[in-house]
Amino acid sequence: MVEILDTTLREGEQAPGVTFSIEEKLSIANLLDDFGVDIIEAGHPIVSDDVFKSVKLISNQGYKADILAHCRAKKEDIDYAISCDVDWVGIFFCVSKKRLREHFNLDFQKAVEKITNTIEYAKDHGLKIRYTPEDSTRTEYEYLIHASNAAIEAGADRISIADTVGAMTPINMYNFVKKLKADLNVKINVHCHNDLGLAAANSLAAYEAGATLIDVTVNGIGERVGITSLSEICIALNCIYQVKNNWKLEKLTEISKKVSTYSEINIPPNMPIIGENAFLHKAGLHVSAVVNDPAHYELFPAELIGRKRDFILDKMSGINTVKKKLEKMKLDLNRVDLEKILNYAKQKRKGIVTENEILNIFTDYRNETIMFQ
Ligand code: HCA
Ligand code: CU
Repeated sequence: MVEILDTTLREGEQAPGVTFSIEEKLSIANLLDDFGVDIIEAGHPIVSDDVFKSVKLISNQGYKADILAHCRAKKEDIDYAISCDVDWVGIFFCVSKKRLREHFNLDFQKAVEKITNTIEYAKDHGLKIRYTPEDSTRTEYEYLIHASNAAIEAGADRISIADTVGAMTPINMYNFVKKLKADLNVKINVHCHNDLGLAAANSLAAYEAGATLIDVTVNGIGERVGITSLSEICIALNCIYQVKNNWKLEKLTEISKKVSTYSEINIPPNMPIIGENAFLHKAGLHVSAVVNDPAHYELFPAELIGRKRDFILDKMSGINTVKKKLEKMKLDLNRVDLEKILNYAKQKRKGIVTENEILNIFTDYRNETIMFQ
């Protein structure tokens, strides 16, 4: 069993240039709930009036998913969360020596008191609590364990391990979570930043070591270059780990496109799973194999996530690709026509042969043939 927490509406909105309207947030939350995520991290209510409104609105939709509000270790943050009717608060407070000294100017004992007082206050108000020792993976281990145990004793239901600057590797994450599991009697969540492109790998390593919830955002958007992406994690868990789930994977394409539109962050063509190129086959050998059985060159079928496969026609193509392309365009051609188009593709210096070009070659060729008859 593994749970998914989507934080597109909180972490995702921290991506440079991203601001979602309340209506856009509601539409994303509707899609996420329908898709089947377990928790929606809806925002940090004290940040602004519109964040407050959107968290409250989302909390009152009667979703299957639980709603979580992000909070600092401050009572006023918890009060705002309570007014939004959320199920969970996610309280974060970094306890690394460096941060305590250089940023908070607070000694460790005082920091722990602040954390536990806030947790007790939230618990008294019937909230479920996640405590995140922010920058967990660079925090001195004794501090991390001490603060987390104090948090658990004060009532925290989960400890979330945040790899806040993406400093981990999969093997380090695996060993780290194994050790935490032995030292903490609580469910472990994991939140991995993607500064080195390792977020999905690190999240899966944490899962293998016993973490039971993974934080994600749609398209991986978030502070700086973002965090683990929803589609990468769900597809990996589904296809590689065969995790039992009720996710509507066929909705992933729609969710991704919507968030790309609202966030105004384009999906790069080579983005795993969601990118334009994910099911475009090019080399002649690949196409002839895929025509027989897509599994030869697709880890999972395009249809699983609501996509269609297609074939690229260029100098690397073989006759099979031309045939497929023309079938798709409903053009009735003979072998000579196919060769003609393939030759054109072989000679083209740059780029793919578009459907328009195919039509032109076809028409020119037919005209020539008629003229010389
Ligand atoms: C932040 C940092 C955070 C917090 C994660 C959490 C991180 O933007 O406040 O509260 O669980 O990566 O450490 O996103
Ligand atoms: Cu983060």
